[in-house]
Amino acid sequence: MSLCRSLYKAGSLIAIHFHPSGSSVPRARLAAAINVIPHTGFATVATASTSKRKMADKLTQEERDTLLQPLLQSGWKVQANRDAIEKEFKFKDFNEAFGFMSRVALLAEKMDHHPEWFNVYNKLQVTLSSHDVNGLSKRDIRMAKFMDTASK
Ligand code: HBI
Repeated sequence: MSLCRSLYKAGSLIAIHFHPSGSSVPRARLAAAINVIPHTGFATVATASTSKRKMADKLTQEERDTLLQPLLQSGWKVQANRDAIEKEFKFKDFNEAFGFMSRVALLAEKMDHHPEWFNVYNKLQVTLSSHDVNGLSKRDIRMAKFMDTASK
């Protein structure tokens, strides 16, 4: 039974990315390239070439020490049990909150990188992490900076 069929049988939904070049990935590498998205039951599979590309933007330790600092000072926090950052935004009312979400949504579509967020009236809780690298990437830094600017 193929790896994917066995995963499907196991009840895991798999979103599979196949690189346009059709690069094949040995079974062991395929298993290694499967990233489970926490708390969703979903996972994404990237071929070797896409993994290299995406892995290139996963934050290095040096980048964490530098790029994360300004965000931590503006209220972002690194989650204790997941390689992700979170922040709660508070707006005047729902209209302002949703307007902010709309602006972020346009960037998310342009970047193909989407926040995890929960909105109640004028409050918005945001979590940023990069599912395909199972942790923080430069895409999260860029989106967090945009959110801080757009919420002012
Ligand atoms: N958003 N946060 C986040 N992380 C991802 O890996 C991601 C995403 N949005 C879309 C996306 N990846 C695309 O690759 C889709 O094909 C899944």
